[in-house]
Amino acid sequence: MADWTDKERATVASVWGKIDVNEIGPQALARVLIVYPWTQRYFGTFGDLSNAAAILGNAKVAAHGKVVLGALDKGVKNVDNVKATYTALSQLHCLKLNVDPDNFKLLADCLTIVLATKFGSAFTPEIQATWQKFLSVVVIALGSQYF
Ligand code: HEG
Repeated sequence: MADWTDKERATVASVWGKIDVNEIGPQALARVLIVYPWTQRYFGTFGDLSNAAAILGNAKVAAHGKVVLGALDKGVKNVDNVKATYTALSQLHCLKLNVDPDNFKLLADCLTIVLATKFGSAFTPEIQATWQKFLSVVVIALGSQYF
């Protein structure tokens, strides 16, 4: 699906190694729900999402953010086989959750912005490029079972 240089592999692993899923996951999902409010439609059971403060303080959003980001671990560890890694998850989002696959890109972009905010100048353009290449592959994989 994508070719990776040794440097890119090292960069993806290094960025992932610096991510605290319990901190970044909630922030990334909350950002999606705040910046793209139509995405709230999938989380009708999550309670109060009526404003940014409510979303940032919502325990269900935080918990789900951890689940979503935690699922990237498998992709990081299988960069040469990302599509197969996410086949079942793609089917689940398509067939059961009915999540529009455009939303995967929104989440990937919010995650990148959260990382840029967190890491500052250490998140160089070169590191960003490699990280976004990785997320693009994940986004394609999560969309791969839609029909
Ligand atoms: Mg999804 C469930 C991963 C984007 C909406 N998501 C899940 C689960 C995982 C996951 C691991 C739990 C699956 C299970 O119960 O077996 N999600 C995941 C990833 C990404 C993603 C890796 C993107 C990188 N999800 C995503 C987006 C939306 C969404 C963008 C909607 C805007 N996911 C969604 C919903 C559920 C999951 C509604 C079920 C939540 C629940 O009811 O607990």
